[in-house]
Amino acid sequence: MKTIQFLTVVLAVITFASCDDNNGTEATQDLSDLQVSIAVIDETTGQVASTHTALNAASYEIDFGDGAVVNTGANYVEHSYQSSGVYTIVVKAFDNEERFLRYEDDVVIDFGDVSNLHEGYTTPLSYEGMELIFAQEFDNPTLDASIWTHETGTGCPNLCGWGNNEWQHYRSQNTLVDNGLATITAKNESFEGANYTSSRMITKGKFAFKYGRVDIRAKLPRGQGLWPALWMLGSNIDQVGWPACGEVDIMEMVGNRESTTYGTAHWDNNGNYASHSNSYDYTEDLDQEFHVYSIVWTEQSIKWYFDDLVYNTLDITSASLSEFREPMFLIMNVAVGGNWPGYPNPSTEFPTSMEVDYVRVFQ
Ligand SMILES: [Ca+2]
Repeated sequence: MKTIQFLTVVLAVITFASCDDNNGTEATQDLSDLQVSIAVIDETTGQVASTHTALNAASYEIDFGDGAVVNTGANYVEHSYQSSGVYTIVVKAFDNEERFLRYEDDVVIDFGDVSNLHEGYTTPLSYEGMELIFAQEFDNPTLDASIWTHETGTGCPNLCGWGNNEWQHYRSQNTLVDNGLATITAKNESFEGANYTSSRMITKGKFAFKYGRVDIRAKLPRGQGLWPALWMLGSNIDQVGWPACGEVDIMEMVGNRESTTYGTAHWDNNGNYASHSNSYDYTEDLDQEFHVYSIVWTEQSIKWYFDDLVYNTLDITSASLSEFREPMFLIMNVAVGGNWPGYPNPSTEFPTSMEVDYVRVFQ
Protein backbone atom coordinates (compact mmCIF):
# COMPACT_ATOMS: atom_id res chain seq x y z
CA MET A 1 0.00 0.00 0.00
CA LYS A 2 2.97 2.24 0.23
CA THR A 3 3.09 4.57 -2.70
CA ILE A 4 6.20 6.44 -3.46
CA GLN A 5 6.38 9.50 -5.57
CA PHE A 6 9.45 11.34 -6.66
CA LEU A 7 7.75 14.59 -7.37
CA THR A 8 10.22 17.34 -7.21
CA VAL A 9 13.89 17.60 -7.00
CA VAL A 10 15.85 20.76 -6.72
CA LEU A 11 15.06 24.28 -6.97
CA ALA A 12 17.98 26.45 -6.40
CA VAL A 13 20.43 27.10 -9.13
CA ILE A 14 23.76 26.23 -7.66
CA THR A 15 26.33 28.89 -8.32
CA PHE A 16 30.03 28.28 -8.38
CA ALA A 17 32.49 30.44 -6.59
CA SER A 18 35.16 31.56 -8.93
CA CYS A 19 38.40 29.74 -8.58
CA ASP A 20 41.54 31.64 -8.07
CA ASP A 21 44.44 29.61 -9.36
CA ASN A 22 46.95 31.68 -7.46
CA ASN A 23 45.74 31.28 -3.90
CA GLY A 24 43.92 27.96 -4.29
CA THR A 25 40.42 29.00 -3.11
CA GLU A 26 38.18 26.03 -3.52
CA ALA A 27 34.90 26.07 -5.38
CA THR A 28 31.71 26.00 -3.26
CA GLN A 29 30.75 22.41 -2.77
CA ASP A 30 27.44 21.66 -4.48
CA LEU A 31 24.46 20.30 -2.56
CA SER A 32 23.49 17.19 -4.46
CA ASP A 33 22.37 13.59 -4.50
CA LEU A 34 19.52 13.63 -1.97
CA GLN A 35 18.71 10.03 -1.08
CA VAL A 36 15.68 9.35 1.11
CA SER A 37 14.23 6.13 2.39
CA ILE A 38 10.91 6.20 4.28
CA ALA A 39 10.16 3.03 6.21
CA VAL A 40 7.14 1.96 8.22
CA ILE A 41 8.78 0.45 11.31
CA ASP A 42 5.66 -0.73 13.05
CA GLU A 43 2.25 -0.67 11.38
CA THR A 44 0.40 -1.20 14.63
CA THR A 45 1.87 1.87 16.33
CA GLY A 46 2.14 4.11 13.27
CA GLN A 47 5.90 4.41 13.67
CA VAL A 48 7.90 5.48 10.63
CA ALA A 49 11.52 6.43 10.00
CA SER A 50 13.22 8.66 7.48
CA THR A 51 16.78 7.88 6.47
CA HIS A 52 18.20 10.71 4.37
CA THR A 53 21.53 11.80 3.03
CA ALA A 54 22.74 14.42 0.60
CA LEU A 55 26.19 15.47 -0.44
CA ASN A 56 27.28 18.70 1.28
CA ALA A 57 24.04 19.04 3.28
CA ALA A 58 24.22 21.13 6.45
CA SER A 59 20.80 20.18 7.83
CA TYR A 60 17.54 18.45 7.03
CA GLU A 61 13.89 19.32 7.50
CA ILE A 62 11.40 16.46 7.68
CA ASP A 63 7.72 17.39 7.48
CA PHE A 64 5.68 14.31 8.38
CA GLY A 65 2.42 15.73 7.06
CA ASP A 66 0.52 15.62 10.35
CA GLY A 67 1.84 18.89 11.72
CA ALA A 68 5.15 17.43 12.97
CA VAL A 69 8.22 19.07 11.43
CA VAL A 70 11.73 18.06 12.50
CA ASN A 71 14.85 20.11 11.79
CA THR A 72 18.01 18.12 12.34
CA GLY A 73 21.55 17.48 11.30
CA ALA A 74 21.02 13.75 11.76
CA ASN A 75 20.50 11.33 8.92
CA TYR A 76 17.79 9.34 10.71
CA VAL A 77 14.55 10.47 12.33
CA GLU A 78 11.64 8.48 13.71
CA HIS A 79 8.06 9.61 14.09
CA SER A 80 4.80 8.07 15.33
CA TYR A 81 1.44 8.91 13.77
CA GLN A 82 -1.62 9.05 15.99
CA SER A 83 -4.27 7.88 13.52
CA SER A 84 -4.75 6.00 10.26
CA GLY A 85 -4.48 7.94 7.05
CA VAL A 86 -2.40 8.79 4.02
CA TYR A 87 0.36 11.24 4.92
CA THR A 88 2.69 13.14 2.62
CA ILE A 89 6.23 13.28 3.96
CA VAL A 90 8.47 16.04 2.59
CA VAL A 91 12.22 15.87 3.23
CA LYS A 92 14.46 18.84 2.45
CA ALA A 93 18.25 18.90 2.58
CA PHE A 94 19.69 22.39 3.13
CA ASP A 95 23.17 23.70 2.58
CA ASN A 96 24.66 26.59 4.55
CA GLU A 97 23.18 29.11 2.18
CA GLU A 98 19.61 27.84 2.71
CA ARG A 99 19.48 26.29 -0.73
CA PHE A 100 17.70 22.96 -0.62
CA LEU A 101 16.83 19.74 -2.39
CA ARG A 102 13.35 18.29 -1.90
CA TYR A 103 11.88 14.80 -1.77
CA GLU A 104 8.22 13.80 -1.32
CA ASP A 105 6.75 10.45 -0.38
CA ASP A 106 3.22 9.31 0.55
CA VAL A 107 2.96 6.84 3.37
CA VAL A 108 -0.13 4.86 4.38
CA ILE A 109 -0.66 4.43 8.11
CA ASP A 110 -3.19 1.79 9.00
CA PHE A 111 -3.89 0.87 12.58
CA GLY A 112 -5.83 -2.18 11.52
CA ASP A 113 -9.27 -0.69 11.93
CA VAL A 114 -10.71 -4.06 11.00
CA SER A 115 -10.98 -4.89 14.69
CA ASN A 116 -13.01 -1.72 15.23
CA LEU A 117 -15.39 -2.90 12.54
CA HIS A 118 -16.91 -5.28 15.01
CA GLU A 119 -17.57 -2.56 17.54
CA GLY A 120 -20.85 -0.78 17.32
CA TYR A 121 -24.17 -1.25 15.59
CA THR A 122 -24.80 -3.28 12.44
CA THR A 123 -27.79 -3.79 10.17
CA PRO A 124 -28.75 -6.86 8.09
CA LEU A 125 -28.03 -7.53 4.43
CA SER A 126 -31.71 -8.15 3.74
CA TYR A 127 -35.10 -6.89 4.82
CA GLU A 128 -38.34 -8.74 4.28
CA GLY A 129 -40.14 -7.49 1.18
CA MET A 130 -37.14 -5.47 0.00
CA GLU A 131 -34.29 -6.12 -2.38
CA LEU A 132 -30.72 -4.92 -2.07
CA ILE A 133 -30.28 -2.77 -5.20
CA PHE A 134 -27.00 -1.04 -4.33
CA ALA A 135 -24.14 -2.02 -2.04
CA GLN A 136 -20.75 -0.45 -1.50
CA GLU A 137 -18.88 -2.56 1.04
CA PHE A 138 -15.41 -1.11 0.29
CA ASP A 139 -13.85 -4.57 0.21
CA ASN A 140 -11.67 -3.74 -2.79
CA PRO A 141 -8.56 -1.62 -2.26
CA THR A 142 -9.76 1.17 -4.54
CA LEU A 143 -12.86 3.30 -4.72
CA ASP A 144 -15.26 2.02 -7.40
CA ALA A 145 -14.94 4.69 -10.09
CA SER A 146 -18.05 3.40 -11.86
CA ILE A 147 -20.03 4.53 -8.78
CA TRP A 148 -18.15 7.42 -7.19
CA THR A 149 -16.71 10.67 -8.48
CA HIS A 150 -14.44 12.85 -6.37
CA GLU A 151 -15.51 16.47 -6.29
CA THR A 152 -12.28 18.38 -5.82
CA GLY A 153 -11.19 21.91 -5.04
CA THR A 154 -12.69 24.71 -2.98
CA GLY A 155 -15.90 25.11 -4.93
CA CYS A 156 -14.47 28.21 -6.66
CA PRO A 157 -15.17 30.00 -8.85
CA ASN A 158 -18.86 29.12 -8.96
CA LEU A 159 -19.50 28.10 -5.36
CA CYS A 160 -16.51 29.19 -3.27
CA GLY A 161 -16.55 27.54 0.15
CA TRP A 162 -19.17 25.15 -1.24
CA GLY A 163 -21.97 27.56 -0.38
CA ASN A 164 -21.26 27.43 3.37
CA ASN A 165 -17.94 29.31 3.74
CA GLU A 166 -16.10 26.02 4.25
CA TRP A 167 -12.32 26.07 4.46
CA GLN A 168 -11.21 22.76 2.98
CA HIS A 169 -9.74 21.96 -0.41
CA TYR A 170 -11.15 18.60 -1.49
CA ARG A 171 -8.66 16.10 -2.90
CA SER A 172 -9.04 12.46 -3.92
CA GLN A 173 -5.81 11.76 -2.01
CA ASN A 174 -7.65 12.21 1.28
CA THR A 175 -9.73 9.07 0.67
CA LEU A 176 -8.28 5.67 1.48
CA VAL A 177 -10.12 2.43 0.75
CA ASP A 178 -8.66 -0.37 2.82
CA ASN A 179 -9.68 -3.03 5.31
CA GLY A 180 -13.28 -2.90 4.15
CA LEU A 181 -13.59 0.82 4.87
CA ALA A 182 -13.69 4.03 2.90
CA THR A 183 -11.82 6.51 5.06
CA ILE A 184 -12.07 10.25 4.44
CA THR A 185 -9.38 12.14 6.31
CA ALA A 186 -9.48 15.86 7.05
CA LYS A 187 -5.95 17.24 7.33
CA ASN A 188 -4.42 20.49 8.44
CA GLU A 189 -2.12 21.02 5.46
CA SER A 190 -1.53 23.83 3.03
CA PHE A 191 -2.66 23.09 -0.49
CA GLU A 192 -3.18 25.65 -3.24
CA GLY A 193 -4.03 28.43 -0.83
CA ALA A 194 -6.21 26.39 1.53
CA ASN A 195 -5.06 25.38 5.01
CA TYR A 196 -7.12 22.19 5.18
CA THR A 197 -7.73 19.27 2.85
CA SER A 198 -10.40 16.58 2.83
CA SER A 199 -12.53 14.55 0.38
CA ARG A 200 -16.02 14.65 -1.04
CA MET A 201 -17.40 11.95 -3.32
CA ILE A 202 -20.70 11.72 -5.17
CA THR A 203 -22.64 9.17 -7.23
CA LYS A 204 -24.13 11.84 -9.51
CA GLY A 205 -24.61 10.55 -13.05
CA LYS A 206 -23.62 7.05 -11.93
CA PHE A 207 -26.18 5.96 -9.36
CA ALA A 208 -29.47 7.52 -8.35
CA PHE A 209 -32.67 6.08 -6.96
CA LYS A 210 -36.17 7.00 -5.85
CA TYR A 211 -37.66 5.53 -2.67
CA GLY A 212 -36.11 2.84 -0.56
CA ARG A 213 -34.11 2.27 2.58
CA VAL A 214 -30.55 3.58 2.85
CA ASP A 215 -28.21 2.16 5.52
CA ILE A 216 -24.79 3.76 5.98
CA ARG A 217 -22.53 2.35 8.69
CA ALA A 218 -19.91 4.85 9.73
CA LYS A 219 -17.63 6.06 12.47
CA LEU A 220 -17.35 9.83 12.59
CA PRO A 221 -14.46 12.25 13.04
CA ARG A 222 -14.37 14.68 15.93
CA GLY A 223 -13.26 18.21 16.68
CA GLN A 224 -14.49 21.79 16.67
CA GLY A 225 -15.21 22.91 13.12
CA LEU A 226 -15.49 19.40 11.61
CA TRP A 227 -18.61 18.68 9.58
CA PRO A 228 -19.00 15.11 8.30
CA ALA A 229 -22.07 14.38 6.19
CA LEU A 230 -23.80 11.47 4.47
CA TRP A 231 -26.49 12.93 2.25
CA MET A 232 -28.37 13.14 -1.06
CA LEU A 233 -29.25 15.72 -3.69
CA GLY A 234 -31.83 15.58 -6.47
CA SER A 235 -30.42 14.33 -9.78
CA ASN A 236 -31.96 17.35 -11.51
CA ILE A 237 -29.81 19.85 -9.60
CA ASP A 238 -28.11 21.09 -12.77
CA GLN A 239 -31.50 21.83 -14.35
CA VAL A 240 -33.48 23.30 -11.44
CA GLY A 241 -30.76 24.36 -8.97
CA TRP A 242 -30.79 24.18 -5.18
CA PRO A 243 -33.02 23.91 -3.19
CA ALA A 244 -35.53 23.04 -5.92
CA CYS A 245 -33.62 19.78 -6.51
CA GLY A 246 -34.24 18.75 -2.90
CA GLU A 247 -31.66 17.67 -0.34
CA VAL A 248 -31.88 14.87 2.21
CA ASP A 249 -29.21 14.82 4.90
CA ILE A 250 -29.11 11.27 6.23
CA MET A 251 -26.45 12.18 8.79
CA GLU A 252 -24.75 15.42 9.68
CA MET A 253 -22.61 16.00 12.73
CA VAL A 254 -21.14 19.34 13.71
CA GLY A 255 -18.05 19.29 15.89
CA ASN A 256 -18.02 19.89 18.83
CA ARG A 257 -21.42 18.25 19.29
CA GLU A 258 -20.03 14.77 18.71
CA SER A 259 -22.87 12.81 20.33
CA THR A 260 -25.59 14.33 18.12
CA THR A 261 -26.69 13.34 14.61
CA TYR A 262 -28.97 15.56 12.55
CA GLY A 263 -31.43 14.41 9.91
CA THR A 264 -32.67 17.18 7.63
CA ALA A 265 -34.53 17.82 4.37
CA HIS A 266 -34.23 21.02 2.32
CA TRP A 267 -36.54 22.00 -0.52
CA ASP A 268 -38.21 24.79 -2.45
CA ASN A 269 -41.64 25.69 -1.13
CA ASN A 270 -43.30 27.64 -3.95
CA GLY A 271 -40.29 29.89 -4.41
CA ASN A 272 -39.22 29.97 -0.75
CA TYR A 273 -36.51 27.91 0.85
CA ALA A 274 -37.86 25.42 3.38
CA SER A 275 -36.34 22.79 5.63
CA HIS A 276 -37.31 20.20 8.21
CA SER A 277 -34.82 18.88 10.73
CA ASN A 278 -34.52 16.87 13.90
CA SER A 279 -31.62 15.44 15.86
CA TYR A 280 -30.78 12.46 18.04
CA ASP A 281 -28.50 12.59 21.07
CA TYR A 282 -26.65 9.38 21.75
CA THR A 283 -25.14 8.44 25.10
CA GLU A 284 -21.57 8.67 23.83
CA ASP A 285 -19.67 10.45 21.09
CA LEU A 286 -20.19 9.16 17.57
CA ASP A 287 -16.45 8.82 16.91
CA GLN A 288 -16.23 6.04 19.49
CA GLU A 289 -17.68 3.23 17.39
CA PHE A 290 -19.67 2.44 14.29
CA HIS A 291 -23.33 3.39 14.03
CA VAL A 292 -25.84 2.96 11.23
CA TYR A 293 -27.42 6.09 9.82
CA SER A 294 -30.54 5.29 7.79
CA ILE A 295 -33.53 6.71 6.02
CA VAL A 296 -36.66 4.94 4.89
CA TRP A 297 -38.07 6.89 1.97
CA THR A 298 -41.51 6.12 0.55
CA GLU A 299 -44.04 7.97 -1.57
CA GLN A 300 -45.59 9.20 1.67
CA SER A 301 -42.70 10.06 3.95
CA ILE A 302 -39.03 10.15 4.81
CA LYS A 303 -38.04 8.72 8.19
CA TRP A 304 -34.56 9.12 9.70
CA TYR A 305 -33.03 6.41 11.89
CA PHE A 306 -30.04 6.14 14.20
CA ASP A 307 -29.23 2.49 14.89
CA ASP A 308 -32.78 1.57 13.85
CA LEU A 309 -34.37 4.12 16.19
CA VAL A 310 -36.59 6.55 14.29
CA TYR A 311 -36.05 10.17 15.38
CA ASN A 312 -37.42 12.27 12.54
CA THR A 313 -40.31 12.02 10.05
CA LEU A 314 -41.31 14.23 7.15
CA ASP A 315 -44.64 13.82 5.38
CA ILE A 316 -43.85 14.39 1.68
CA THR A 317 -47.36 14.00 0.23
CA SER A 318 -47.89 17.76 -0.16
CA ALA A 319 -47.55 19.09 -3.70
CA SER A 320 -44.87 21.53 -2.51
CA LEU A 321 -42.57 18.62 -1.61
CA SER A 322 -42.47 17.20 -5.12
CA GLU A 323 -38.63 17.32 -4.85
CA PHE A 324 -38.82 14.13 -2.84
CA ARG A 325 -40.67 12.20 -5.49
CA GLU A 326 -37.70 12.39 -7.90
CA PRO A 327 -34.44 10.39 -8.02
CA MET A 328 -31.54 11.44 -5.82
CA PHE A 329 -27.82 10.65 -5.74
CA LEU A 330 -25.53 10.01 -2.76
CA ILE A 331 -22.75 12.17 -1.27
CA MET A 332 -20.16 11.52 1.43
CA ASN A 333 -17.82 14.23 2.68
CA VAL A 334 -16.03 15.76 5.63
CA ALA A 335 -16.05 19.56 5.55
CA VAL A 336 -13.70 21.67 7.63
CA GLY A 337 -15.34 24.81 8.91
CA GLY A 338 -18.55 26.39 7.73
CA ASN A 339 -21.41 28.61 8.75
CA TRP A 340 -23.07 25.91 10.81
CA PRO A 341 -20.22 24.10 12.61
CA GLY A 342 -18.02 27.18 12.98
CA TYR A 343 -14.29 26.80 12.49
CA PRO A 344 -11.40 24.76 13.85
CA ASN A 345 -9.56 26.14 16.85
CA PRO A 346 -6.35 25.08 18.62
CA SER A 347 -8.27 22.27 20.34
CA THR A 348 -9.13 20.65 17.00
CA GLU A 349 -6.84 17.71 16.35
CA PHE A 350 -5.85 16.83 12.79
CA PRO A 351 -5.87 14.54 10.98
CA THR A 352 -9.29 13.15 11.80
CA SER A 353 -11.34 10.72 9.73
CA MET A 354 -14.79 9.48 8.84
CA GLU A 355 -14.73 5.73 8.24
CA VAL A 356 -17.55 4.24 6.18
CA ASP A 357 -18.07 0.48 6.38
CA TYR A 358 -20.93 0.21 3.91
CA VAL A 359 -23.56 2.07 1.93
CA ARG A 360 -26.60 -0.04 1.05
CA VAL A 361 -29.86 0.79 -0.67
CA PHE A 362 -32.89 -1.50 -0.50
CA GLN A 363 -36.15 -1.21 -2.43
CA1 LIG B 1 -17.10 -2.67 4.63
